[in-house]
Amino acid sequence: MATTKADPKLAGVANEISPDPGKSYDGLTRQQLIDAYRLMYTSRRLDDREIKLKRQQKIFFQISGAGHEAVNVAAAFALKAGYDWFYPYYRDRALCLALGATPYEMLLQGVGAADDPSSGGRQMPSHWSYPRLNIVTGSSPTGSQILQSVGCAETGRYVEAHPAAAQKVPGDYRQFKEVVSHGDEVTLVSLGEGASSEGEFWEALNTASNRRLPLIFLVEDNEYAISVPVEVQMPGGNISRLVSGFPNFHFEEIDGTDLTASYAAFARAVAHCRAGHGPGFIHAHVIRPYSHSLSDDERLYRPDVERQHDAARDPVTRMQLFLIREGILDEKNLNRLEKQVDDDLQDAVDHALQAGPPRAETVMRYIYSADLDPTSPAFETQPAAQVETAAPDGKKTANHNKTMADLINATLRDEMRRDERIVMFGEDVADCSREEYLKQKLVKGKGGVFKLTAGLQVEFGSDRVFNSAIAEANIVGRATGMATRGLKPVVEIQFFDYIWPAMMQLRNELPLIRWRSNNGFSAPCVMRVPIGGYLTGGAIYHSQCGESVFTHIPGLRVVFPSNALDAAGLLRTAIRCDDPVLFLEHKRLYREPYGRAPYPGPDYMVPFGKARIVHPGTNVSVITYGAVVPRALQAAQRLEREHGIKIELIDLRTLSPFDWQTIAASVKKTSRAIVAYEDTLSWGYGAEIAARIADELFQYLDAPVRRVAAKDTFVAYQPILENTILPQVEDLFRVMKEVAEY
Ligand SMILES: Cc1ncc(C[n+]2csc(CCOP(=O)(O)OP(=O)(O)O)c2C)c(N)n1
Repeated sequence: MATTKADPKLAGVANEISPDPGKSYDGLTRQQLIDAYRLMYTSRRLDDREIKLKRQQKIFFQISGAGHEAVNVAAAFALKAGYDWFYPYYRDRALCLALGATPYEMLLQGVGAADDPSSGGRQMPSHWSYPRLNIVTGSSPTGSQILQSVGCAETGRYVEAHPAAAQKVPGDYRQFKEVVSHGDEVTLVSLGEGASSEGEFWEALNTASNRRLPLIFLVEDNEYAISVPVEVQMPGGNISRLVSGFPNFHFEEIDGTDLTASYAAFARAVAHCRAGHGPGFIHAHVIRPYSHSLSDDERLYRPDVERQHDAARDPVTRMQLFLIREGILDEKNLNRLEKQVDDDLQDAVDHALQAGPPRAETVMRYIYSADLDPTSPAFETQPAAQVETAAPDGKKTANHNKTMADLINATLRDEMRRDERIVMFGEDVADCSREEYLKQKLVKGKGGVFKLTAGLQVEFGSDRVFNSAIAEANIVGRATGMATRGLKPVVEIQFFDYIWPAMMQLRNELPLIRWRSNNGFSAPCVMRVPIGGYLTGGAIYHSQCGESVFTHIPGLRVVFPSNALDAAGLLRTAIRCDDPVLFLEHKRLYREPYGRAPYPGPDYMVPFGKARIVHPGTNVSVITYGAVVPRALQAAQRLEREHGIKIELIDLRTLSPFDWQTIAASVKKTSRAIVAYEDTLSWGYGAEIAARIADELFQYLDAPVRRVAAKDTFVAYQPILENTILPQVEDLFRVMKEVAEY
C-alpha cells in the first residue's frame, strides 16, 4: 500500500491528541486519515478558490471535483503513483492531489500558464497530465480515455513477457521513449456514470474481461450527467447490475463518500488485479454538491430537497466529523490544519497569477515529434541489390515481380524481427486464434482478409499478432494506450469503409496526445487501412475513399502508396518514425501487375513528404496518388502518343505531409495543373492542392486549375455505375487535353 507523505507542518498532530495512534481503520492509520482529510479539504478549497478566480475572470473555465473527494483519495492510497497507471476523469482533482500533483500545478493550468505541466496552457483546467506520476493526459470527450487504459494495462503484461521490448535502440522512435513496466502494476480508469453509456465503455469491459487485465474501472456515480439523471442514462439506473455478468471481474458497489469503506474496497480490487486474477470494477455512489460546471445552474433541474439530501452526505464534512468522533483530531487541530491548507493555497494562487503565458509563436510546437523527422534524409535509403529468396518448396526464386501485398507482408515481417515493441492486431489479422489448430498443422492460417499479415502469428507468437473483436474504436483506442507506454502497435482496420466507429479516437485522441500534453506524452503507432474502389462489385461499403477527412487532422501522418516498392519503403518509415501514421493501402493495387518490384531488403525506406515524378513532362502537371496513378499514366502515355502532349505526372506518395516543392517546381515549369483523385470531387483532397496553387502560383498559370475525381455520390455495385462514378482513364485523358489546349 502506498502512503502519501505527511505534511511536515502537521507532523505529530495526531499523536498530540490520540490515545491510540496504532489503531487501524480498514487498513488506514490515524496519520493516514489526517493526511486523507488534508487532501480532501485541499481539493474542495481549491475548487472554491478556482470558482472565485473564474468569477473574477482570472481563469477561463472551472469544473469541480466536489463530492468525489473521499473515493478519490482512497483510490490513490491503494495505488502507487509513478508505478501504477492512471486515466482520471475531470472530477478527479483529489485523486491527482493524493497521487502527488500540487495545487500550484493545477492553478497553472487554470491561468493557462506556459509552465502548466499538464498542457502548457493548451487544455482547460482539470484535464490532468503528470508524466512523473503516470497520470496520462486526458481530454474532454466523456469515455474516450477508457479504451486507452485497456491498451495501457495490456502493455505492462506484454513488456513483462518481452523484456527486450524495453530496450532503447538508437536510430528510430525507440530512442525517445522509456518503456517501464512492473509485474504487478495496475491501471486505474475513472469515469462518470453518464460516460458509461458510451459504446467505448462496453468495448473496454469486453477486452478487460476477456484478457483478464489488471485494470480497475472506477465509476463515480453522482446520479447526474449535467442535467440527465441516472435512470435516463441506463435501464434500472444502476450500472453495477448491468455489468455484473462480465467474467473475471472483482466487483464492488460502495458509498464513495465514505473514505475508509472506499479504501477497503479499493484494497480488495487492487489485490485481485495485482494477483493477475482479472480486472476490478468499483461503482462508487458520490454526490455533486455544485452544479456540473460554472456554465451550469443545477437549480433549473434539481429541487432544493434533493440538494439538501446530498449535502447530508458531503464527504468532506463526513470526514471532519469522523476525525472528531474518533478522537483523531479535535476542533483546535482541525482548525489549525485547515488554516495551514488555506494559507498554502493563498500562496499557490498568488504565484500562479504571476505565471507567464505561453509565447504565441509556440502554437505549432509538438504537433509532431520534435526528435525524429520522417521527412529527413535519415529515412532515405536505397533498395538492396537483388536478393534471392527461398520459395516454400525450397527452390531459390529470383526475387523480382513482388506485388504490393507481398512487400507489405515482407516489411511487416522484417520489422517484427527487428523490433520487439511491435504488436499487431485487428479483425482477422491472426493466422488462427485457436492456435492448437496451427500447432497440429490442421489448418494453414488466414492472416487477414487480404492475407497481408499471413504467417506473422506463426512466426512471432499469439501475443504479438492476434485477432480483435469487431470494434474499430477498440482497435485504435487500445493501440493509442499501448503506444503511449512505448509499444509500437501496427494495427489494421479491415476496410476504410468501417473506420468510422474509431473516429473519436482518430480525431480527438491519438493525434492529439503529444500536442495537448505539451510533449508530456506521445503515441506513435501505425494504422494500416485497405481503401478504395475500382473493384468491380465492391459497391458502397467496400470502395470508399475519404482520405481528406484525415489529412485535415493535425498530428496525423497520412500515407497512400501507389506501387509495391513505395509501399515497402513508406511502411518502414511509418513504423520507425515517432508519429501516428494512417497508412492507406489501395485494395485494387495489392496484386496489380502495375508497380511490382523486387524485394528491397529489410532496411529500405522512403521519407515522407517526397513525391515521385512518374512521367516527366513539360505541358501539364498532373498531381495524383493511389490507384489514379496507373490510370493517369495510361492517359498521359496515350496523349503523348496521339497528340505529342507531355504530361508531368506526380505521385504524391504521402498526403500529409505533402511535397509542395515538387508540385510548385512542376507548375512553374508547365503553367498548367490538374489534381486527380479517386475520392468524391467536392471538398476533397484536391481542393487544398488547387487552392494552394491558386494562392502561391497564380502568376505562373496559363489555365485554370482543374480537378478530376469521382462523382459526388457513393460507389455503386453494378460495374456500369461504378465506372461512371469513379474517374477513368478517358476522363483523365479528356481533361488533360483540355487543359493542355486551353
Ligand atoms: C462524448 C461527449 N459528449 C458530450 C460531452 C458534454 N459533456 C461533458 S460532461 C457531460 C456529462 C458527463 O456526465 P458523467 O459522466 O456522469 O460525469 P459527471 O460530470 O456527472 O461527473 C457531458 C454530456 C462530452 N464532453 N463528451
